[in-house]
Amino acid sequence: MTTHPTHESLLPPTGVRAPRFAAPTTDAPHVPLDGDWRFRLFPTADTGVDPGDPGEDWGTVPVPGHWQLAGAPDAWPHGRPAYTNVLYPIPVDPPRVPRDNPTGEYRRTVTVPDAWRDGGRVVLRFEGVDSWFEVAVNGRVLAQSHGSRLPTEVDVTDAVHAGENLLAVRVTQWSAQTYVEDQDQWWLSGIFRDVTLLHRPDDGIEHVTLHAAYDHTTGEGVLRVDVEPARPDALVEVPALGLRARPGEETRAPVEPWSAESPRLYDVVVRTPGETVTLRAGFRTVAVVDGVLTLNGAPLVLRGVNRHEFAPTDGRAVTRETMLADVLAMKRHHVNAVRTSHYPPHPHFLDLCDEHGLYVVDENDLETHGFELLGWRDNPTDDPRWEPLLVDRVTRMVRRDAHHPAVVMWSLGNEAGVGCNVAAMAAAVRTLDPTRPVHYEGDRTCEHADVYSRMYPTSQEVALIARGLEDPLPDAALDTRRRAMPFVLCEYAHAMGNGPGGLTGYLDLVDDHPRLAGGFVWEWFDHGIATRTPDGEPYYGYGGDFGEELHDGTFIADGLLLPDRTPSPGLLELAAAYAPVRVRAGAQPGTLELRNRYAFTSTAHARLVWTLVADGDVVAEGEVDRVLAPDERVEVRLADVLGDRLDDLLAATDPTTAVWWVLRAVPRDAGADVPAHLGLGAGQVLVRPPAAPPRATGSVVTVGGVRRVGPVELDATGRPVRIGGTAVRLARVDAWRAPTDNDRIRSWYDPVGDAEAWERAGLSRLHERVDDVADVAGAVVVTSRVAGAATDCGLRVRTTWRTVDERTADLVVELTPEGRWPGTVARLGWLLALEQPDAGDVRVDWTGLGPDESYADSRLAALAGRWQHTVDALQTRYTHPQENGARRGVTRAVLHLAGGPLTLTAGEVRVADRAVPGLELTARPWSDRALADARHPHELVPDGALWLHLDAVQHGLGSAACGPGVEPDAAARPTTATLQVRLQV
Ligand code: IPT
Repeated sequence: MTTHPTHESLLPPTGVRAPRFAAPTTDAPHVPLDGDWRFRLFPTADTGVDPGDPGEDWGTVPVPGHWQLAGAPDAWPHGRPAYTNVLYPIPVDPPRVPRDNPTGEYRRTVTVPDAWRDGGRVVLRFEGVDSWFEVAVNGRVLAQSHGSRLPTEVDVTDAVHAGENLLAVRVTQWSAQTYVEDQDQWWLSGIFRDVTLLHRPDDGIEHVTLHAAYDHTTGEGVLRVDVEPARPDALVEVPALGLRARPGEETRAPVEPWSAESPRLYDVVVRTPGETVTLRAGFRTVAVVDGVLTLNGAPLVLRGVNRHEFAPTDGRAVTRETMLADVLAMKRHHVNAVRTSHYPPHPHFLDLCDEHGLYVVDENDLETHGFELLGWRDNPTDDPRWEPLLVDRVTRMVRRDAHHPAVVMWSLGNEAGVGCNVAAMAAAVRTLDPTRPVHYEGDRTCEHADVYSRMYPTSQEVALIARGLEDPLPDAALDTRRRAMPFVLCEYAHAMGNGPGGLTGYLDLVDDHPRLAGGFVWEWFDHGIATRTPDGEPYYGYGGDFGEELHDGTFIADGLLLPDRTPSPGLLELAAAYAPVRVRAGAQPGTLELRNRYAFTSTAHARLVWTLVADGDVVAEGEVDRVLAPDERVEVRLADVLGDRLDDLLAATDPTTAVWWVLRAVPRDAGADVPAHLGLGAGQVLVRPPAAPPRATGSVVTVGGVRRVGPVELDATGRPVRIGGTAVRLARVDAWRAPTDNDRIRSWYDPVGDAEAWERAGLSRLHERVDDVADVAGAVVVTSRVAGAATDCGLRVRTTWRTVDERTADLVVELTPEGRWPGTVARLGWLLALEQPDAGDVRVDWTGLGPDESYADSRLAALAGRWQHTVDALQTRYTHPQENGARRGVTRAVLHLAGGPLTLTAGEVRVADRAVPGLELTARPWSDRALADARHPHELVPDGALWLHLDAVQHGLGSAACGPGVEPDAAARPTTATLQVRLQV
């Protein structure tokens, strides 16, 4: 008995053609079917609509597109997006799904040209439909398919006639396939990738298998092309190489190899009597040699990101422009690799990776993460009934994408547990393509994988793995095998909100240990969905914003690009961390170490320009005349480039200012003003830290209970109430910040999360007790204690005010923690809120690191200099508001207030027994409390004050939301701290 396959069937696609390659350039005709299709949404899979019903009076939706996102973003007529990360949004009852199952009926007419009826086949190709669909033509049901991010071809020849035909597609939101498509993304349905009507000529080319290897020992390309169906009369040509061959024949010729550094492609033309197809071959060989992942004989280091397909208005229906924008932005920010988390991308994306040069880990459309919460009971990965379906998925991926030089590894899926089907998938992949390593992070013993892959380990653990010192596996044979494998971080450094911090901890290891083949930051894009409030205010929604009954909140907003495609500070930091020319302070004072991270390219295309920056001004500059060979390292000494000028130059600068030596690798074809993170690499070393200014000696004037210290007025309790022409709203010591997403979530490796420790220490609700206000030798000394309600830990504070002159006051804040603290502190510093009606417009000029923000463990992108921004421009508008915008190493800042400029000059800054060069400055038009309470950026409203933080130290960022928290060297702890600031009006 044959039963009609339904959306709950455990059957591979039925009525479909054999899987074949994607997007070749062919002379066979085809008709794109993109555009508005007639559409109607039904509440259940059994819509009761006849496939022959043309749906004349239905509405329309765009194809490609998701029906939930069709229409205006504040009034979607066909349901709403929903976000869960791990949780299934339906009962876990495989392969059954609930009766309530939004189902779209799509209709359109398709015109088959007369000429197509003279021979050949007529084929419908779908690049992606989420999640299960049935295809009918002229009322005849022909096929059922699934595999949301995989292609389906249906031969419709016998059902069509020349002229207009009715195409009907029924798509269910939920199906058996939902259980294997539990990726961390929005649940969005429909025909979301292109649909094309193809003419497949008689004697045509169904499939091409392209082997384009590179023999680095001879410099030759090795080409073999197999054609399906096999034909002796097929001809293969590579015009640029003058190569001609028959299918199956191996030919060799000297070539320029393909790499991400220099993505040389050659047209390969394949001809049969019925069809000519052109592919773009890149000659390269991926191999594991002595435990090292290599490309063309050199170690292959993946400086990668995980990329989901996403656009805020269109979900996963990404346009070619978006794909190109992604690729170009990755290249610009020194990303050289993409893991297509967690499914094969739109095929055009891979064309772009071939062309522009990005290494790709192409991942199967498979995730069953929600079973983990159930102890992996009934996991499809370990259920033999699912084997044909999962093998079909990898088969379609490899058949679709194997001709791309960019693809350097196949991944069997993500977070799908272990089980019998892993072996079956791995075997299927190896049979189809033995030339690329197989990746699957879920296979911890690497029984079926060729590389050892992990997500979010600590850098300490990676350091052990780098040396082959990981904990042994119980099975000795597997252990030996795994120990000889290269190591990949398929996910690390969670870019959720403000972060990630701590990249260098991993990248330094990657630079130094050949076993480490690099990794992929999680993740490229914040998937904020463009929507509006009831009053029409636009914002980007995350989980919970659309009335979902279960959701994972802000975990969907964890990208390096903000939803409007603004690079987040995390992306600028990543660009600096991945830069091909690594520049950093050398082992000896006054030295910089340069390293060429290219595998195949010298630095001949880069100028190595340096500047000596004193008090933010360039006092000397020059160029290091060196070309570094691939992988070469050199140390350059300031004394060598400056000779005996150095002492004179230093002597001519103000000793209370910092002197930095900054070196940038700038592309020869770019101007020297290219932003640091877009150059080829930059770094700096502090040549001379700022000395504290001499103590002020002026005295305090007291009139009617008000003490005047230069321009500062203190009330009887020692509280500053005015600075020059500006009223003070609040001034006190502070130790809190609006938690970042990483602060809010306890890391897997820590007993307590940072935000929780701060709450327990009362830091979000600090009160000040004043013990004494005394005039001591011309100074005002205020002793106080700042502590949070309900706790007994706190900070003893001694604040000393001294007059420098009428316009200048000197402030020294000394902090000593007391009591038992539950963990870190967010910051140690002074909070000053100044009444300022248009605080966002206030211009801030500062000398220090910039121009963009930096934190203790995210500071490669910020260089010494003199910078300016308005307060508004200092803010980063994260999809979920949180701490942002700190500038470090600030020795001077001028605030252009309505009542006149206020200059803040850092003096002695000390944390525990460590002197710090400059303070950390943050300026906002709203309070930290408002920032912490806002769910979306539009909820933040300037409150009439300029909120300034002048910090001796601020806690780093870490990656606690997934991965380790802030490393000890970047953590702020309850320690003593001293902050000296000069205020001048
Ligand atoms: C990891 C997932 O693989 C990825 O898809 C994403 O969900 C990420 O987490 C969090 O943003 S899995 C997790 C258990 C580390």
